[in-house]
Amino acid sequence: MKQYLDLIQTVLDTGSWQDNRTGIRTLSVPGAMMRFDLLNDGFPAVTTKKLAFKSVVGELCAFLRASSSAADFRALGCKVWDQNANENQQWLDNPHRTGTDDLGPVYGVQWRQWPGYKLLDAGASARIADAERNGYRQVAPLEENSVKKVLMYKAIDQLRECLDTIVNNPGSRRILFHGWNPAVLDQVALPACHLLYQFIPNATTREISLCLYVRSNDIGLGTPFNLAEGAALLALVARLTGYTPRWFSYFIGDAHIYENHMDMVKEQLTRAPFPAPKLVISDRVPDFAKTGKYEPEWLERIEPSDFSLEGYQHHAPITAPMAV
Ligand code: THF
Repeated sequence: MKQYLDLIQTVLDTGSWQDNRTGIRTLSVPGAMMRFDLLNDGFPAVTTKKLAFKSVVGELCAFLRASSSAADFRALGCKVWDQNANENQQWLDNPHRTGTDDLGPVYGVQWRQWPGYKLLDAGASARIADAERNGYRQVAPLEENSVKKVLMYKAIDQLRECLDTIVNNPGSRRILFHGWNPAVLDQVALPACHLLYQFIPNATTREISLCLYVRSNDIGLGTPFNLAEGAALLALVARLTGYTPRWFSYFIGDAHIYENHMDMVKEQLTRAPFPAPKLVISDRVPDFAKTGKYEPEWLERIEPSDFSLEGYQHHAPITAPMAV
C-alpha cells in the first residue's frame, strides 16, 4: 500500500515536533489524506508490516454492538483498549468511570445510541406527538421560567439510520454518523479519534463510497488499524444495502508519528509493498443485491469470523508501545 508509505514520508519530510498529553513527543503534520479505489486496488491492509486483522475486526464488531467495556473488546479478540481503560491516571480518577475495563460511552455507543433530547412546551401537543412518532418518549416534566415543559429522550441509532437512507434515499448527501458528542467528552476514557463517517452511494453505478475524518491519528499504530476498519465497515454496509464498495477517502487532522515509533516507520520505508489482499465477508451475511431483502439487524449479529482476508502477503511484524 503505497499511500501509507507516502504518508510516513510526508510526515518525516515536513512534520514538526510537538508535545502532547502522553508525554511522548510526536512529529506532526496538520492535515493529510489518503484515497483508495477499493474496487480496482483491493483492500487497504498495510503490507510493510503485519496487520493485526483479527484485532481490527474484533474492534469493529465491538463498536457495532455499542460496547463500553474493554472486556467486551477482548472477548471479540481485540486487546487494544485495555491500556486506555485501565492505565491512564486521568481516566482512573474520573468519577464517571464505573470500574475495571470501563471506557465510558465511546465510539459504538455514539454510533448506535447517541443520546437525543428535546425540551418542548407541555402544551405543544402536535410537536410532542411528532417527536413521539420519531421515537422520542417523555421522560420528565419540567418548569423553565414558569413555563411547563416536557423533556423527551431517544437513543439515536445513527448507523442504522444511515443504512435506512442508503436504501430509501440514496441521493441524500446527509448520510453520515458522528462520534464526537461534546456532551459526553467528560465521561469517556478517550474522545473519539475517527469521528465522522459519510457514506456516498451512487444509485446509477450501484457503488458506494466512504469519506472518513480522523481528528488525530497515530500513524505507526492507529492508522493501519483505522484504515482497515473503515474499509471493512464500508464493505459490510455495502453488502447489507446492495452496493459495491468503491472510493475510500481518509482525512486526518493531526497526523503524527510518536518519537518511539520512528524505527518502526522507517523500517517500513525500506520494504516494498505487496499487492493488496481481498476482503471476504462470509456467505452467511445476506447480500441485499441478491436477496432483495433488507436485513440491517446483521449490524449487531456480525462476528469477527465473518471477515477474512484472501491473499494477504505481508512483511515481518513490527510492533512498538502505544502511548497512553
Ligand atoms: N492511542 C494511541 N496512542 N494510539 C492509537 O492509535 C490509539 N488508538 C486507539 C485508542 N487509543 C490510541 C487504540 N487502538 C494498537 C492498535 C490500535 C490501537 C492501539 C494499539 C497496537 O498496538 N497494535 C499493534 C498490535 C495489535 C494487536 O496485536 O492486537 C500492531 O502492531 O498493530 C487508535 O484507534
